[in-house]
Amino acid sequence: MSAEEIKAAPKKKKAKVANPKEVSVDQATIQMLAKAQADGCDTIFDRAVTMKPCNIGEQGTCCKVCSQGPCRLPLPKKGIEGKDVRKGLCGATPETIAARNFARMVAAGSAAHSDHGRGVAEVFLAAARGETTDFGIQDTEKLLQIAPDYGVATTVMVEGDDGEKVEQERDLMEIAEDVGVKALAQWGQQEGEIVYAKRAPEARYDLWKELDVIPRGIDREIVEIMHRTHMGVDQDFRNLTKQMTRAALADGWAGAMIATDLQDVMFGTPYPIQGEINLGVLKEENVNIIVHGHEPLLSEMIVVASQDPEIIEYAKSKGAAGITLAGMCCTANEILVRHGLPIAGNYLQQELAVVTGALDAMVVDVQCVMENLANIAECYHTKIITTNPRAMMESGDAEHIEFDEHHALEDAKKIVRAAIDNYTTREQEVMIPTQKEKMVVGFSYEAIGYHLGGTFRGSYVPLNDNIINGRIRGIAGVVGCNNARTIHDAAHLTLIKELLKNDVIVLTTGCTAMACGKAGLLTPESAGVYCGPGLAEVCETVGIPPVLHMGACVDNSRILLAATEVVKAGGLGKDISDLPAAGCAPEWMSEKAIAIGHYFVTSGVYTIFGVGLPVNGAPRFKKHLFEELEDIYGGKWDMIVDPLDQAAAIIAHIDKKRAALGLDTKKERVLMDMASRQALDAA
Ligand code: MSK
Repeated sequence: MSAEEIKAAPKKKKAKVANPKEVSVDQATIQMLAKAQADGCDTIFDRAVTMKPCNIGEQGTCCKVCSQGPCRLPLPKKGIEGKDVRKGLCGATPETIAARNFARMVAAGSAAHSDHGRGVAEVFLAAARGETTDFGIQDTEKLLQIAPDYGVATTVMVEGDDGEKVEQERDLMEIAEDVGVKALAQWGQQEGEIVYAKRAPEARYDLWKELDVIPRGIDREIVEIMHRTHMGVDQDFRNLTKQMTRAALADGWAGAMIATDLQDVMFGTPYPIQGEINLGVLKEENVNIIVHGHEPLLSEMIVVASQDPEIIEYAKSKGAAGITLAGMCCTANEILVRHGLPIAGNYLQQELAVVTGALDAMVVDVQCVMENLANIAECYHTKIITTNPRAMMESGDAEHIEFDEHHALEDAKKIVRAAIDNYTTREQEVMIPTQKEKMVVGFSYEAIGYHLGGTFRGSYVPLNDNIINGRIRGIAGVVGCNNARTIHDAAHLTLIKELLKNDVIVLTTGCTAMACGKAGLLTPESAGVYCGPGLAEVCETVGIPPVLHMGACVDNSRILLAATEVVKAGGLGKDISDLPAAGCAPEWMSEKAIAIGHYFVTSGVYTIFGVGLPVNGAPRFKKHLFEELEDIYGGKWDMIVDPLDQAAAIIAHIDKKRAALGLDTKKERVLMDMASRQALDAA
């Protein structure tokens, strides 16, 4: 084409792309996003620039539960003057529509965690019955600890030599089988109560009982939401919220909690361990494999397979120096807290791991796996391997190697071999960011007790003492996802640093935990840098980071149990709602987050969500969630976008609770004995 022709040719509109420096605070992400753009591959960051969210969906008032719609009921520009006359074709009010949409999010989120839990329970049972030899029991102590919750005896009376009855320990695999059968029955149970409801503080259990919200069975509560939100069924947003509560509690106090417990029994309860995080954990000279998603069943086997000498030899035979196995999203958290294996990044970094050009296989299971992975893998050499029959990809380039617990290790080896074979097809330039941070992770609620109370006397009493004497102002659970509508990791870090400065200790899971790891907040040394003097003193004395990494999304159940232990240790009230504690998901995006938020609220926690909640178009439903629930459950929803405002609201709430406990006046720092704690409780 001549210079004239080029000039005369119609100009192609340059695709709008994200400015890497404006969409993340993580340097590795910024570097890889720029590389993706230079390579001509679009990522979620770019799509967030070109596609705006729907204004009506954002308000929660778009109804598509029948084919007469969608009926769209946005708030009038001028606001509502007088009576709100908005209604859908059937007459559904904005409140009914928003409550139905919200309830369906709770149902989907609870279903996701709980179906994960069901899968774990099935494998657990198969292992107990000897139907698979690849899985076994690692933590027998935890098995014996949870068995009584299910009414499973751990001992049996047998006749001794002298004819007298003597108590004898039962065979562990028999106990495991009984626990597995009873745990699995929690999904299909139709009547009664989920067994773990009784783990909550007594006052909380009694309140749930009085309100008639204790879940009967996991599946039942989720199905009932789907029925009630069908066209023409439940038309009372308060009644819908009540069913949301049952389903959310069935998630937090059953589906997710069972998943956590049985995973701990099978793979080991996490205790503090060192790990590394960020894209810099990949190694150019190695075969790089990332396991991504949520379930640890397959990834546990991939850990074993990738360490098999024969498999390592196979990698070497193809010219690689070795194998790097890393994680992404919550599968990463699972293998990190139990094995110290590295994490390549959190949710928004999944496409960028492929962009390094060094990733030979991305092995995915369920949840938070972006469909665009298959597209971006086409630009590079990465093989996407789906492994779960519930989560396949249409793209012909993704390979499906199904995981079956009956030959788990064999499947895992097949997957690792496929990754090794793909190593030889690397053609493009490899660019691995240098960023990686060290971190200490694995604070299960048991580990927190041991760390603070001593190995011989695991206890939350020292934590309570430090809250009572004011060194620690309160506790915040900061959890959740990344969201492409916000600056990657920024809100997590701003909020958490502000809390630490104000002596609030932070418990974290999921992608928030990874943001903290990348920013160096998960090391004991960070206490001296970021914390107020009281919290720094406690962390430095005990040797813990001020932000405690408690695991994956399902492990938010560990936060519920930690809060329960704090109540039980005394001096801070009788219920979770009495504690100087709050929760926040600053960058949430998934339906699971809504389910988690609602089980925290109805367990008594003031819970703030960032980004936005789809309730603004329904003022009365919003008031119910944001105000009325506090009178019912002692916890409530809130929505605050700015992380410093979130911190201010959390601190104000903590101070309100401290005042209610009589802890607002400056006191001499005294070591509380049980009598003084009981006196505080009685006050
Ligand atoms: S992975 S649910 S983006 S935390 Fe659990 Fe992260 Fe949220 Fe997925």
